[in-house]
Amino acid sequence: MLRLNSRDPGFAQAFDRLVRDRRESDDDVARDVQIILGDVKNRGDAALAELTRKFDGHALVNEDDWRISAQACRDAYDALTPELRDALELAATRIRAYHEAQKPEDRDYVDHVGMRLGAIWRPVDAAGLYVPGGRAAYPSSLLMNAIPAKVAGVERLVVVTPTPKGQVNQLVLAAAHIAGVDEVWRIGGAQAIGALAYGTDRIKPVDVITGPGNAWVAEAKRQLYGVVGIDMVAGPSEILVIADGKNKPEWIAADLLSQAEHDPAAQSILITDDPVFADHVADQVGIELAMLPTGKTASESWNTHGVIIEVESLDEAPALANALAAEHVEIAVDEPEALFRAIRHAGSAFLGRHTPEAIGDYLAGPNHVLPTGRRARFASGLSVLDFMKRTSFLAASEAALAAIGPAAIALAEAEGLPAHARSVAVRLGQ
Ligand code: HSO
Ligand code: ZN
Repeated sequence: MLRLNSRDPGFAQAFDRLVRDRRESDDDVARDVQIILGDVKNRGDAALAELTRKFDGHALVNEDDWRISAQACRDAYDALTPELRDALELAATRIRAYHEAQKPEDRDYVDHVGMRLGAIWRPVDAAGLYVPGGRAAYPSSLLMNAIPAKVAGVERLVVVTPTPKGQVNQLVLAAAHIAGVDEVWRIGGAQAIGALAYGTDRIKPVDVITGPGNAWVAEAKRQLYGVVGIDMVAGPSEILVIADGKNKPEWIAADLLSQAEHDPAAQSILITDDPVFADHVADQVGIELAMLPTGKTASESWNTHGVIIEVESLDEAPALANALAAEHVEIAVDEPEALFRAIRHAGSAFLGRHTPEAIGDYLAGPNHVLPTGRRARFASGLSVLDFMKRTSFLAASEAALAAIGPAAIALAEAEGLPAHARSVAVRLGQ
């Protein structure tokens, strides 16, 4: 863990280094991915079967090998304990309600020259959702990706998920049932992204692909952007906690570790104006790390990427937070509003002492797919809009065309495009 103090002479330099370290693998996977995508594009299902046998040890032969049926998802749902079923349903209900409120409004108005103008929003026809296999297959992530798509009105929602050695994650299937997923295919990696983008004989192509994945999946999404829409390229989780000395160290330590346990490359940062509190949090993190079943991952994250920054006053925090542009920012003070308003770059903000980031990960309502790696400077969390697009429209009356047409003619002539000029001019009787 790195300990910094904003009063130290070397602080600016050390903080700058922190801001620049994005903790993202620069594995050179681009070439491998390009080859895989080309193979899926050219050979379709045959390439999928070969790559799935090679990477997942899973043979795609019969229909059941390829696909998980709606009935299997329903069975997984029926097999849930009542407690888990209720928890998933509560999460789905709250996530749905939040995203319903996100639906954009169409615009339709007549301007001062009599021109009717506006835009209408429409969902994409089909969306694909990548769900990682194994340990990182979170039912919460399935809900967070699938529900906004369904709220947007997407007709066909397709999940792809690797099933290494045939293993299927029942909780993910139960979540797919709740979210109303239409198809589940047992493929993963770059090849699954290729199948979704290009389509194969069995799998029809989709228009937008979302969902987290490993370096190959992320690279495949990046390469196919333009063939399809994508959500974003996600990096390891981050949490920035801004806390005064009145917090319980146990609470803040737990918050820092809640993201550290995701990934050895995850980053947890505490900014506080109380050095004694900072010591207590550091001690408490040590104690909890020794007890956590996920301690190995969390220790690696905390030891290599954890940071505690002491400041003289929490008024310094917004400038630091803006530079970090963290995925999650907790503001654990009595009156968080002023600090919150001063923070311009954050994926999601958690206000007050009783709003742990983890409540947002599961079921508060807002999406947990958020920009990482300083991308909150220019990007936002996943939303209904990621599954929609806008068609603008215009309708000129004769009078409106007469009012603004001559300027269009002038511009067309200046651009050396006489047919453009003429298509306006003929309507003006010129
Ligand atoms: N905190 C993660 C999402 C997640 N947490 C899923 C628990 N399950 C995104 O950074
Ligand atoms: Zn989390």
